[in-house]
Amino acid sequence: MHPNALRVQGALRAAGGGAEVVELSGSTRTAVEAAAAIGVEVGQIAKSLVFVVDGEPVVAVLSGVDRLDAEKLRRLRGGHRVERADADTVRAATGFPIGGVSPVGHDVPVVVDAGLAAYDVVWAAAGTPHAVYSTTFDELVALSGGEVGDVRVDPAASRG
Ligand code: 5CA
Repeated sequence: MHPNALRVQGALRAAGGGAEVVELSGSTRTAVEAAAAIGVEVGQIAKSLVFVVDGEPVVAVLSGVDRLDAEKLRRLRGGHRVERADADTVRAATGFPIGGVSPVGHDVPVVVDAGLAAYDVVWAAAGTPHAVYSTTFDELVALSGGEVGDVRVDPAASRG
C-alpha cells in the first residue's frame, strides 16, 4: 500500500475506526472519477477541499454533488479572508496531494458539511488519487474530529 494510504489507515485505526482503505486501479482523483471507480453515486463521495482562512488551512468535507460556499466557511471559522489553497499549500498543510486529501491523517482542522448526512454510506479519499475508504457521516465526523456546519452553496441555487 502507498505510504500515504497506510498513514490514513493508521489514523483511522488510531481513532477507533474499523474502516478499510482500498486502493483502486482506476483514478479516484475527482469526485466524479471516484464515484465511477467505486460504483456509487457522486453524492456519496466525501470530497475534502483545503481552504485558507486568515492564513490558517482548514479542510472542508462535503458531498461530491455540492459546491463549497467559501463565504459560509469564512463566517463559520470567524475569519476575515478566505482563499482556496494552491497545490503546494495543500501538500504542505496535509501531506497529501490534491485528489488524495483525506479527512483524517493530518492535523488540519476539519469542517464537515451537514448535507453529507443525507447519505447512509460515504466514501472519502485516503491519501492518494487511487485510495479511498467507506464510512458513515457520524463516523466521518467522529474520526476527523470535525465540526459540522452548513458550508455548501444552497443546493436549490446551484442545481437549478
Ligand atoms: N479523491 C477525491 C474524493 S474520493 C477527491 O479528492 N476529490 S476532491 O474534489 O476533493 O479533490 C479535487 C479538488 O481539488 C477539486 O474539487 C478542487 O477543489 C481541488 N483542486 C483541483 N485542482 C486544484 C488546483 N490546481 N489548485 C487547488 N485546488 C485544486
